[in-house]
Amino acid sequence: MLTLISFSNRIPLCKTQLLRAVFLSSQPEQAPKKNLGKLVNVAIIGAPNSGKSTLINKIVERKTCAASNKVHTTTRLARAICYSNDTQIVFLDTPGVVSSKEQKKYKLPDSMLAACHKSLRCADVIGVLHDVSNRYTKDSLHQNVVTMLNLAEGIPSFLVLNKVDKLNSKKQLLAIIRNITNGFIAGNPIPGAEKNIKKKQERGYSHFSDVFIISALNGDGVKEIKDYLITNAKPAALHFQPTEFTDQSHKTLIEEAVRAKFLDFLAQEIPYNLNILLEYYEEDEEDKIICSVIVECPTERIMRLISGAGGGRLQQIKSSARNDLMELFKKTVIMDLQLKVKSKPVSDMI
Ligand SMILES: Nc1nc2c(ncn2[C@@H]2O[C@H](COP(=O)(O)OP(=O)(O)OP(=O)(O)O)[C@@H](O)[C@H]2O)c(=O)[nH]1
Ligand SMILES: [Mg+2]
Repeated sequence: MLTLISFSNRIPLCKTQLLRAVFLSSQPEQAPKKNLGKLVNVAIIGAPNSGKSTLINKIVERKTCAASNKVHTTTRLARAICYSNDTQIVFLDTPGVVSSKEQKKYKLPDSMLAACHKSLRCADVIGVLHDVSNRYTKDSLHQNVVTMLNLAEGIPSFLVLNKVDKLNSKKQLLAIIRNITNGFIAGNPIPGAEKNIKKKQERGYSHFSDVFIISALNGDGVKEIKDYLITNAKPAALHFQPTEFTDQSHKTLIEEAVRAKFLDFLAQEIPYNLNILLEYYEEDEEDKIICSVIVECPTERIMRLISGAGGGRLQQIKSSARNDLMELFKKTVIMDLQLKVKSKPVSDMI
């Protein structure tokens, strides 16, 4: 049962106190002591919207990585960590790779592609997510993914064909695998692919060690990937403590989770033009998270549009974001979400 709190009834904190509350909550309490165990760092790369963050969340069993139905939900490198006995799996979630043409069109920062390259430098294994339900791109790997894999050729990589739940027939999967792997898996030609290879231009990467066919959304085939990663883990000093599930601050986690909901609920480019800021964060004595998020809208008209009739849409966004945050932190979350244009707030409380 949630306790209802009106932020407007609370004594406002000055800016320094607000920042301190957020800052303190994101600091480790002591210098971390490194444990010994098995470790595998896994970079997950792929085209935008292929399901990278969804897959990671499914494996770590937490909504650590923000995911939405729109492209460019992930904009920076983020780690999500899970444990299986003495084995630590550290996922590196990355922004979707884009061509320089797409980068210009969507005004995306260079840091997004840089984050993908950085993830490869930290990786022991690379997982490539590929959306088999996208009829325009299903038969070839994104050129930038191929380039990145060629640059990281010494690092083992596996291919993940995702969103199979959306296919009416699974018959096409073999042809997709042949195309995406150039007819080779683990150095061996796929039977029957030889003629294909000679006729067609290379559309993929020839050095994947393994191929998985999954639905990250409903979890089909996901356990096999986790087991595969555990068998690839090597003895090492573990960087993260058993209680840590990400390297992201609470501020970033909350802002990204809220942003993902705006991407889910709003059409076209509107959600990309919002500025989302955590204004207040506190964990109370009952271990509940209390936070307040401000969403700056570019114009009054957009603010009204987002709010929806009677503030209904904003309520939906807030309730959905709060559910995700509760799944992320595994704690009760009480959230205030306000829209504002410049200095005009429209409060909407749960
Ligand atoms: N039907 C179906 N949808 C999926 C599956 N995996 C992911 N999705 C959906 O695909 C959309 C994109 O998922 P994300 O996990 O955000 O994809 P991403 O690759 O991280 O996207 P970016 O961060 O924007 O590059 C979401 O709406 C997911 O629910 C799947 O296996 N089946
Ligand atoms: Mg993502």
